[in-house]
Amino acid sequence: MTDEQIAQLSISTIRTLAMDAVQQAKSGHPGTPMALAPLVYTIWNRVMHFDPQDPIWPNRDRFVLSNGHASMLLWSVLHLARVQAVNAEYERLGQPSVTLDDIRRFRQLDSKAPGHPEYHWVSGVETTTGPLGQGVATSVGMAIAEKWLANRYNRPGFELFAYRIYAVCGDGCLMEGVSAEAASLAGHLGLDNLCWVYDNNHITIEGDTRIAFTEDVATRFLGYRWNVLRVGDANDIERIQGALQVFRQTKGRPTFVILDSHIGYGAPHRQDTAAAHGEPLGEDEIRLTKKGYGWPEDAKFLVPDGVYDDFEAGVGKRGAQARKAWEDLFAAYRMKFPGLATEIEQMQRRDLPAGWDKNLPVFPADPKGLAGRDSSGKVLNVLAQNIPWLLGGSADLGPSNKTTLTYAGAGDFQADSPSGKNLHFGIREHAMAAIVNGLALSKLRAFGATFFIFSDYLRPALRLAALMELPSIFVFTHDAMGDGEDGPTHQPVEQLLSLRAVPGLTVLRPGDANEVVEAYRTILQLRHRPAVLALSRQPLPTLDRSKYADASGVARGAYVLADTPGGNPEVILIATGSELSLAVDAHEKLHTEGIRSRVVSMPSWDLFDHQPQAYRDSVLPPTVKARVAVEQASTLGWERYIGESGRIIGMQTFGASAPLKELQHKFGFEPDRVVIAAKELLGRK
Ligand SMILES: Cc1ncc(C[n+]2csc(CCOP(=O)(O)OP(=O)(O)O)c2C)c(N)n1
Ligand SMILES: [Mg+2]
Repeated sequence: MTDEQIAQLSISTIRTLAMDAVQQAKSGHPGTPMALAPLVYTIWNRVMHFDPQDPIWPNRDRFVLSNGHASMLLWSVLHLARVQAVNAEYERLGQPSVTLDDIRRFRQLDSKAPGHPEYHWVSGVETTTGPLGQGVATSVGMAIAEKWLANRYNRPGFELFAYRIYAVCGDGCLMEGVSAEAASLAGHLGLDNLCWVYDNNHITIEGDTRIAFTEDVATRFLGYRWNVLRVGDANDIERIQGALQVFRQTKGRPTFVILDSHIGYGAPHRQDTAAAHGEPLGEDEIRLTKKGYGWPEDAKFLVPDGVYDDFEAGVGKRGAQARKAWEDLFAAYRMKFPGLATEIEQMQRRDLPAGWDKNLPVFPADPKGLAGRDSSGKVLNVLAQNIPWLLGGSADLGPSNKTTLTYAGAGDFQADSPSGKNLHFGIREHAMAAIVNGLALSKLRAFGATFFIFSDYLRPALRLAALMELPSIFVFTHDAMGDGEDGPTHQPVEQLLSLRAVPGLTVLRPGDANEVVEAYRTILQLRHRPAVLALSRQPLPTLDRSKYADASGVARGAYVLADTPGGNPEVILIATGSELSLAVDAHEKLHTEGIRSRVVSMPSWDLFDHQPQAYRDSVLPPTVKARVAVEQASTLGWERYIGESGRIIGMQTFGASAPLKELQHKFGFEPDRVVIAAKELLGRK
């Protein structure tokens, strides 16, 4: 067979595996894999530097399938290239990532060929996709990471980081706003290591894109300062390869390839129809289509002789050589630059460097205190110096979030200064969070910041961080009514609760400066969980830790901050964040009135819920039923800690525009209100 013939055989294999898998599952998306098989074949087998033996080799090219519904494309190539599985400890398992049996069990429980690409479940998937737009936005973070890594670690003769990111997307990805935010930033940063291929098939679920999407996409991307190319025939692998060659030679701009394709290519009754998007073709149509491909009509899940060999000779050989050369290079690098080599290794395992928490501030007692955002800024500036690969930024609120890294040499990340550790995301919260995920997928420790209220704007990416088990860090300031006069548009109410509901997300609302330090100490050690910090805008008294318990209790989610002598309270006050000192004041008042109260600081439900029962019972003794929770947020959910007989002082409505003091009075966040609630529970006057 000629190269061309074997390529066609491999492409037909990808197409027919997709058709068969969707038919077998009785659900899924056959049309786009059928259309894009030549593209994905070309990227994988002819262009990408990716070693199937080691899918986490640091200098591999990345492939992102942003139109995640076309997942069968990925399962096919991961299988045909015999990509090997790795586990969460980055160990190679000596077994294939995706077997033919997994493909036969497409979309079934425990199959390594689930409905959409899932990072952390299937090795070789670079990021979880499915919510349209996320993949391409995340790819911008990967491209930023490559630039940053190359700048920090490459040395003359040692080009350790020189990889490219290929992302495939469809109409849906480009309609979603997040891709526009991300593309705009990618163009600004001139990320020439990034290529998006747009599947221009004029079809979405409701039909022809004429009904809702008639913009000039090419002009839009030219406006973003991308290099825009067009390939008029998705079956022309020579021209696809040519376009990718142009991408590799283009400097100073990302590349956008518009690829004209036919969804459901080759299906006589389904090609170019919306039905090809998300319905099985049906047995008859499959037979007719296979016939058209010159395929045995009744064969199912067929991988003809020569196809595995084709991938072995293509991506397999090229990737193995590239990885081997890289490993030799890295061995020599390690001799010359042992410190830098160690950094790279630690980073790859998500370990922290020695001394990562040195010089963290200890804040002395201070009734005036410090805003959560201010103590956070101090801590971040120390951590970013201790951890070379910790970087991040804000969605234009750096001066307000206090997340700007101000120490000498921190620098701004720009096209001409890729060493910078301050990222300027612009007012693009959603892309920011996706980019933070892309950085985390590239093994950097990254944070993104905005006002807590605008966490709503980035929530889909934050959710994916949790689903992917990425240690992304989200710093949200102005966490309650602290920005008083800005009013209810800026005052979060339901955000805390709603983020606490995200599985696998650690949410922390620290109550004073030393709790902020401990919160960072805790989340930096999370290797496979994202974290949210909800921080105050206004100063919070720094509690006297010689009088009250040490802030290290933060790591356990909740701890006894102040107690009654003898430790047998009759009432427990539970508080978080800015309400903590208020609870302490109430506690002191109760004490003078002879009421035995305890203050529990509970910065994180999630961390507390993971503690052993004995610890939880020691903090919240089941016998003490009189409990008052105070938190400037939606009250929903607090019942689980205060029980049926407890009281919650929280928010039942939106806030209002007024000075903070007046809001605290109006909504009941005053020590006396806590005292009254406690006494009522105890039946005391
Ligand atoms: C954020 C988001 N909204 C909606 C969907 C549901 N959805 C899945 S695919 C799709 C149509 C996508 O059209 P296009 O990207 O052109 O893909 P094609 O059918 O051409 O492969 C929609 C609306 C989704 N997955 N994500
Ligand atoms: Mg489409």
